[in-house]
Formats: sequence, C-alpha cells, structure tokens
Amino acid sequence: MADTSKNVLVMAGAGLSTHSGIPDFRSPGTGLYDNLQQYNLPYPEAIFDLGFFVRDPRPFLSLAKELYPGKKYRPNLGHYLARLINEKGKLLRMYTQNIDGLERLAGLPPEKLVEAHGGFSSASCISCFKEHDPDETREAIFRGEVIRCTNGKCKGLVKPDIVFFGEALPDRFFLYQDDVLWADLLIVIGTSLEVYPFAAIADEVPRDVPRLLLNRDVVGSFGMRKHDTIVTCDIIEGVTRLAKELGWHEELMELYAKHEPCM
Ligand code: CNA
Repeated sequence: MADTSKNVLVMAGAGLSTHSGIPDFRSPGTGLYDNLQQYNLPYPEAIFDLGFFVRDPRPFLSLAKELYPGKKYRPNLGHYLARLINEKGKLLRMYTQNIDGLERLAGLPPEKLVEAHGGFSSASCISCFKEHDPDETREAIFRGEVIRCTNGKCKGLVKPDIVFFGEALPDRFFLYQDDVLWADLLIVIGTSLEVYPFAAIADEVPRDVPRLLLNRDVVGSFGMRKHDTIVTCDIIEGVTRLAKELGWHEELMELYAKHEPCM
C-alpha cells in the first residue's frame, strides 16, 4: 500500500502522543478530562473555553506551561514514521489535532503540516488578534504570568494560538479541500474522529482511496468502505507492524535512535 503510494495523507490525534507521555482527552481514567481536578474547573472542557479563559486564564496557562514543546515531552516512533514517509517523498500532508508540537520536533517540515487545532509556535491577543512574539509569550507563561496585549489600549489576553471551543480553525486547515483530491492513501492514527470539522477529512477522501486505521478502537466510518484496513492495537505496535511490512523498520529505528538517543 504505502510502498506504492505517492501522496499519503496522515491524520493524527491525541493517541499518537500518549506514548510520549501526554494523555489523550477521552480514554477513561488516564485521559486529560479525567485528570483536571488540580485546576478546579467547573467542567473539564472549560480549560479550552474562551469565556472561561477570560474569567480565569490560570488553568489554561498552567496546562500550557506543562505542554510547551521541547520542555518535557519528546516525539515517539509514530511521529518518526510520519517523518520517514516524508523523507521517502511520499507525504502529501499530515493533519494533526495535537497541539503539542511533537510533529515539528520530529522534523516534519511546516509546509507538510497542518496543525488543525493550532499550537505554540505563534501567539496572539484574543481581543484584537494582534500577533505577539511566541518566545516572549512562552517565557511569560513559564514565569507564571498572565499576558496582556500591548496594542494601544487593548489590554486583551494573549495566548498561544491554540484553538479553543468556538474559535475558527487556522486558514491552513482549509487546504484539505484540495489535499483529499490528491491523496492516494489515508493513514488515520490515534484519534477518536469525534471532533469536527477535522474528522470529516476521513470521509472526504474519495471512496476508491485506501484508508488505514491504526488505533486502539474502530472509529468514524472505518469498516464501511471496501478499501479500509483496520489495525486495532497499541499505536507503537501498529507503527512497528506497518514499518516491517514496508521493509522500513530498520530505517525507522535508526532515524528514531539518531534523534532520540536518550529514549
Ligand atoms: P481523543 O478523542 O482523546 O481520542 C484518542 C484516540 O486515540 C482514542 O480513540 C484512543 O482509543 C486512541 N488511543 C489513545 N492512546 C492510544 C494508544 N497508545 N494506542 C492506540 N490508540 C490509542 O483525541 P482526538 O485527538 O481524537 O480528539 C481531538 C482533540 C484532542 C483535539 O482537539 C486535540 O487538541 C486534543 N488533545 C491533544 C493532545 C495533544 O496535543 N497531545 C492531548 C490531548 C487532547
């Protein structure tokens, strides 16, 4: 499949990063939503709610401090498989819902990436949308400060450009409308496909395009198309199996060891 494909579209979600130590949202017990007690939230989703952020920015800023790319968490074998697909010249695009920046840390070039729910690489004011320096924003968050906009009298709250509930997706996300037409293979990895419009991409791919799911459970419309392949297992196991079937396993392990020597 991926050995003959030339335009691979990858869609990823929080499950891709669980092996890097970042919990997903919804897995019972270990998911982020079950483990937010420390932030004293009225309901778990409030951590990504703009209205709540305006009233109390500290819970989100504490979580952001924890999640900042390059601080604590490192990419895993799954992220490096995406990089390898790209190095083979076969990656059309990787769409990720993850905000952790691990795809960039694994070496995926920004032009091949669509961070559909934003990330930490840019920051702006939630009131006037003025862009703020992402490095200064990061330093302020590390010092535990709430950042206010410096644009005239604005004084709005500044946050990394992570998409909150009710906020528009980045313009780049709408590239998918063309990408799905070019794709000759879709790989979906570590997502519940419950969040729209992201999840819709999996169904926008034409019906004759093979779709491969690597996830603990069957999600979305997988299984309803003739060319669907479903691998329900742990992601690292699925990634390893795929790499072996492609004859890429040794290369993948070398790439991983070269960039993550301490793992
Ligand atoms: P989700 O709804 O939590 O689903 C994750 C999926 O991955 C589930 O189907 C799990 O069964 C599966 N999964 C988890 N761990 C593994 C594993 N080790 N092996 C195999 N399967 C596994 O997450 P989605 O990404 O689908 O939901 C979208 C939300 C989650 C987006 O808005 C993200 O911003 C948000 N999120 C991102 C991060 C991150 O950046 N790392 C972390 C938590 C949540």
